Amino acid sequence: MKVIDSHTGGEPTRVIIEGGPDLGEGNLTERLKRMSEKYDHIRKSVILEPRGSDVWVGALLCPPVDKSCTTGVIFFNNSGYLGMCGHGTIGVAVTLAHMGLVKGFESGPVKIKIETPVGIVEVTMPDLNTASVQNVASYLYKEKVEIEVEELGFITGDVAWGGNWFFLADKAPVAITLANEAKLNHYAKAIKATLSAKGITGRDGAEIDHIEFFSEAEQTGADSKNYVLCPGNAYDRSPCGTGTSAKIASLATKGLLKPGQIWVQDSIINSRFEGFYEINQAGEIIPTITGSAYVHAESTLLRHTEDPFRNGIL
Ligand code: PYC
Repeated sequence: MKVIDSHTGGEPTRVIIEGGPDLGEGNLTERLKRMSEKYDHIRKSVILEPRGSDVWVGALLCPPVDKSCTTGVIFFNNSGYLGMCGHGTIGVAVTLAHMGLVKGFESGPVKIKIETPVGIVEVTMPDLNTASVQNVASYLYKEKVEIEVEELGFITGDVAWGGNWFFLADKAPVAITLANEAKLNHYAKAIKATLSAKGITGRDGAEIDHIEFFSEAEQTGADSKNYVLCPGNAYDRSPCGTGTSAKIASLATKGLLKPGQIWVQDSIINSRFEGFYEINQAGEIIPTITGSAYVHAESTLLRHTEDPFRNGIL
């Protein structure tokens, strides 16, 4: 399989550009289901050790149903599949530009559309390495949810959708620094387990599989610094595109961010996304998230038939 690796604010995306499974016809949700049922070994082979690690997000390019889109994409990670991924969409856009599939930069910013299982996202690229992703409609689902978490006591936070489900904790249990990553990870997992045990979910019983902590900004120009626990228990090195969208939706609903007002979100490693939102005709909050990605490898992944770990270390 030929892959192109990039990172968006430190968070890696591995795009399968050749040799991936043919998922056939149908919408992206149907094709995601087919991949999970018939080709899950490919996800594992590409993402898990020894070819990957739990920090990777993978992206399989596939033909879009809507032909105005440059590509369709299915995102996956060490634990399964993601409906949408903000840093991953920025990584895919920069990878497409690297492959020469996004053209016209000489005449100004270029717009492309990418089809995902949760909808079509529009991406504007002012240059080869920067992408603004107009995300799917995002919303605050439950405000001020209070839970009692072992070792932490009572914690409150919002449940919000930004393309994935998030618990946006009101306070970080310890300072958001890399030195505290193991503690942040431990507490975030405890919150996730408590939400699940208490039956607190997103809409239609969906699992809340991302936990987000916030603290005061450290770097000049930022509004906040975050820590995001991803579904497979790795932390997001980037400020998390869907997490920043969920935060923007929460702020907007509480009247703390106006349409068009910029929200600058730094990550635990101090990489940065900028976001804002518009209200569409249906009255929904549509966030746009801007970040930069860099391609750092073009590789061929080999799966020897006798390699006991050709489908990853489970
Ligand atoms: O940027 O949306 C995101 C994301 C989700 C999981 C990792 N990154």
